[in-house]
Amino acid sequence: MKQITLLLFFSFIYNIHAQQVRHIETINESWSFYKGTLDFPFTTNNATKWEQVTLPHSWNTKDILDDEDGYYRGDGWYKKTMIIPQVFEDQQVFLLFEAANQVASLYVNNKKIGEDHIGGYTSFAKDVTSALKTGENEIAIKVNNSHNDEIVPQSADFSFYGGIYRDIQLIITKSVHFEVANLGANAIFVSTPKVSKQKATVSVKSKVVRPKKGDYFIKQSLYDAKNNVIKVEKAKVPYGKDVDLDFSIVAPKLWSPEHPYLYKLVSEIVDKNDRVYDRIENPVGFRWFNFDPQKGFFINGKPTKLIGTNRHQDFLGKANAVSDEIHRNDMRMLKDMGINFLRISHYPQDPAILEMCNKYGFVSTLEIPFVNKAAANEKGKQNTVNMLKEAIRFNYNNPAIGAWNLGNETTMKDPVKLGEDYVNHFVETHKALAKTIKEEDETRYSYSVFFREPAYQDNLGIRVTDLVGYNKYYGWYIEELEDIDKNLRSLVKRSLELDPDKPFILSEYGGGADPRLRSYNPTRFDFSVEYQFLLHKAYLKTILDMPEIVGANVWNYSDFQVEHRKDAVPHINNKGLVSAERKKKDAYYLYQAVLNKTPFLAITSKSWTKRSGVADSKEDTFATQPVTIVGNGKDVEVFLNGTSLGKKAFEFSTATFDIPFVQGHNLIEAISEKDGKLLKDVAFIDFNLIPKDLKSVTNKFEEIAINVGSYCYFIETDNMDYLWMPDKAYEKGGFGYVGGEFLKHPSERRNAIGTDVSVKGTENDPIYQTQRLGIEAYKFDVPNGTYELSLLLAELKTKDDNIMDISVNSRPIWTNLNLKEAYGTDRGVTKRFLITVENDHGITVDFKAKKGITRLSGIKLRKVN
Ligand code: GCB
Ligand code: CA
Repeated sequence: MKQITLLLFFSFIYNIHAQQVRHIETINESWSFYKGTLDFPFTTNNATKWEQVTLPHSWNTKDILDDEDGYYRGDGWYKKTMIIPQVFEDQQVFLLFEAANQVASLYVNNKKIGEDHIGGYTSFAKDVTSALKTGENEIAIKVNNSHNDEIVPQSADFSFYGGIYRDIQLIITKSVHFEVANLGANAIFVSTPKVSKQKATVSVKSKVVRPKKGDYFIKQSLYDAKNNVIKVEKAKVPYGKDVDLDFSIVAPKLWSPEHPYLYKLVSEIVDKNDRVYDRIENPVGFRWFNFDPQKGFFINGKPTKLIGTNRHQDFLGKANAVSDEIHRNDMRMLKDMGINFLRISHYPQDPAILEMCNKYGFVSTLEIPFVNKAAANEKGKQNTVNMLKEAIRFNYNNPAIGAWNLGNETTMKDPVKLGEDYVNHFVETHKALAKTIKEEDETRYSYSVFFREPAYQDNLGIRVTDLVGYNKYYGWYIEELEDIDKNLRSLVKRSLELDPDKPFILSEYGGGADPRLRSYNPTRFDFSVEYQFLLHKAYLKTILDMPEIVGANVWNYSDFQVEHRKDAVPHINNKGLVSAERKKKDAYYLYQAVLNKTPFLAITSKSWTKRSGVADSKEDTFATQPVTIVGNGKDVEVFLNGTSLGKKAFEFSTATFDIPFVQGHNLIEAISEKDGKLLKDVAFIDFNLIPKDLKSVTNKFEEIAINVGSYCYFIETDNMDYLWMPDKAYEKGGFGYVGGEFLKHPSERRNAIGTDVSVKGTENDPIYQTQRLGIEAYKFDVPNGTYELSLLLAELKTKDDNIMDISVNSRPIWTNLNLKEAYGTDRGVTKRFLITVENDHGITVDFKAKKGITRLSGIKLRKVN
C-alpha cells in the first residue's frame, strides 16, 4: 500500500494576512526503506523489498551490538509519496534535513535536487519547488555511510551509524523569504557585540531572497521573556544584498548559568503596508564573557567555574536514532546534576540540545567530527572546512555557545608516522579551520582539543586556536589514582609555559564503570562503580582547586555504543555517569552533591538492592560493609532498620558508614539538613548473609556464587540481579581458592587477558574475563548433603594447549579438558554437576594440569537437599 502524505497548504489559503506565514511540519512518518544498493529510478523488481520505517531511523541499531565484527556501511534508500492538492505559484518548498549520515542524495520525481550533501552531522536544506507537481510526488533519498577518504570522521571511538537519524522538516515559504537552502540553512545571524548592565547592542544580519519587483522591509522585534515587545526596528531590503540592522536596549536582563534569561527576536519581511511575507524567531541572550588563562572563566564579570560533561547522541539499541524526548531528558538529567558547561562532542547534535543549553544556562562548545585523523587530501580539507561553516551558521544564534572547536585528538593517528604529505595537509587543515572560525564568528572563541603532550602539538604548529583542551585519562589508561592531582598540575603548567595566553580546558577525563561490577577494593581498570566514584572525586578536588583549569568536561555523561569496543560490556564505552539506558551510577550523585546549590542528599549505592557477604565472625549474625552517602549539608545521620548508627560530617560532600547488614531486609535511612531544609534518602537492601562457618546451624548455608579471580561483586542484571561474590583465599570452616595466582593488575589485563576480550556465549563477560590461573583447588567446608556445583571456564586469547583434569573429593568429574579444542577460544562455558557430600568431607574441587596451566573463572554452589 502506498503511504500518502497530504501537503497542507491551508495556512496559505486562509491565513494570508495572519502572522503564521512560514509553514513548518515534520515529515518523519511512513517512509519506505531499503538497505542496500538500488538502481535509480527504481525498477519494478526491486519494489517489493521495502520496509516501513519512521524517522529518526538508523540501519545499524542491531549490527553494532551483535557478536560479529563490523557493521553495515553502504547505501540505504528512503522513499515516500506526497500528494500535493495544488501547486501555488507564489510558494517555495524546501526539505530541511537535521542530519543524515553521511552522504545524502535527494530526488524528487526522479529529478536529482542539487548536489549530494556531504557530512553526517550537519543540517542542510534543499529547494524542491521546481520538481514538484500537482498530485502524487515521489521523494527518494539515498544515504550512504561507507568509509570515504574525503570525509571526516576517518576514525573515532564511536560508530558511524547510517540513516536519516534526525527529523526532516518540510518548510513552505513565499517567493519573498528568508533564505532557507544555503550552507547551514540559516538566514538570520544574531549577535550581541556590546553588552553591559546598562546597555546592550543587538546586531542582526539577514539574508533575504526576493523577486526584483516591489519594496520590502525587514522588521526586527525584540520581546522579553514575558512576551512584551521591547524594541521594533525596520530597514529597507536592498535587492541582492544582506540586510544589516543594529539596535540597542537599555538595562538588559543578563543571561548566565545561574539566570539563563532569554529574549526572543522575531524577524519579519514586510511590505510598505506591513503585510508579512516571512517570519522567523530566534533566542537572544545578553551576556559578556571571557576566559582568563590564570583566573578562569568570567561571565558578566563574575568568575564562574565551568564544570560539566561531554555527550554523544546515542541510546542503547537505538544507535544514533534518538528521539527529541530522549535528548531533552538527557538535558534535564544534566541540569539536575548541576552542570553549567557542556561539550557537545564530537559533532553538532540535534537542535533540541542547544535549545535546552540556552534555557538551562549551559555554556557550550560545539565541534565538528574531525577526530583522530585528517581527511588528508584537497577535497577532504574542503569538506572539513564546509562542515565547520555549516555547523557555525546553523547554530550561530544560540547564546549558550562560547566556543567553536575544530576537532578532537587530531594527532591520535601520529601524523609524523603518516608521512610528509599527510603532515602538510593535516597542518593546513588545522589552520584553515581556525581561520574559518574567526571569519564566520568574531564573537566566540576558537578552540581545539588534543591528547598528546602540549609540546608535540606545538612542534607541529597546530596550537592555533584561542583555547586549548586536553583529554587526560590519569588514573585510568595512564598513571595511578593517587597521582591525579600531581599529573594535572604539571600538565596545565606545561601547556601554560608554552602559551601563557591560552586558557586550558580539561576537555575529557573519566573512567569506565560497568553498573554490574561493585567493589570494596576498587582498583584501576576493574570497571567497578566504586572505582569510578573515587576517580571522579579525585579529579573534582583538583579541578575546583585550580583556577587555571578554566573548564572541565567529564567523559562522558552517558555510556554509549561503539561497535569495536571490547570492555566489561562488549560494544559499550562504560565511562558514562549514567548507563546507556540512563540509569544513574554512584558518581552521578557525587556531582549532584558537589555542584548543586539546592539542598541535596543521596545514598550513592541505593540501586544495588541485592547484596551478600560473609558474617563478621562465627557468632555474628551480621556482615559489615561500607555505604557512602553524598550531600551538600554539614553532616548526615544514618539508621539501619530504625537504629541510629551515628552522625558523620561530610568531607568533600561524602561520608562513608560501616553498615552491619543482617540476613534479609535492611532499611538504610540517611538524614541531613541544608539551609533549614530536612533531607532524607532511603535504600532497601535484601542481604544474603553467608555464615563464616559453613556448617553453622543457626545461619544455614544455602547458596554462594563466586566471581573467581576478581575483587569485584558481579550483578547479573538480566537475571534477577543474581549476585556473584568477590574471590578469596580458603580459610578453615569457610570457602575459597587454594593455589594459583590472581591475574595481573586489572590495568595490565587489557593487553594480557581479560577486559579487552569479548566473551562469546554469555552476557556475563566480567565473570569470565577474570580468572585464577594455576589454581590447585577450590574448597567449601559445607555440611553433608546434596549440592549443585557449577564451574565457569573460558580460555581467553590462548595460543598454547592447556589440558586439565577436574575432580571433586577425589572423584574425577571432567577429565582431559581442553577448552580451546572443545569450545574454541574466548568462549564462556558453564557446567553443572550434582555432588553428594558424606562423612563431613565438605567439597574440594581439584584442578590438575596435564599440559599447560589450570584456570577457573567462576564457581557456584547451591544446596539441593
Ligand atoms: C578519548 C576520545 C573519546 C573516547 C575516549 C575513551 O580521548 O576523545 O572519543 O571515547 O577517549 O573513552 O577512550
Ligand atoms: Ca571471574
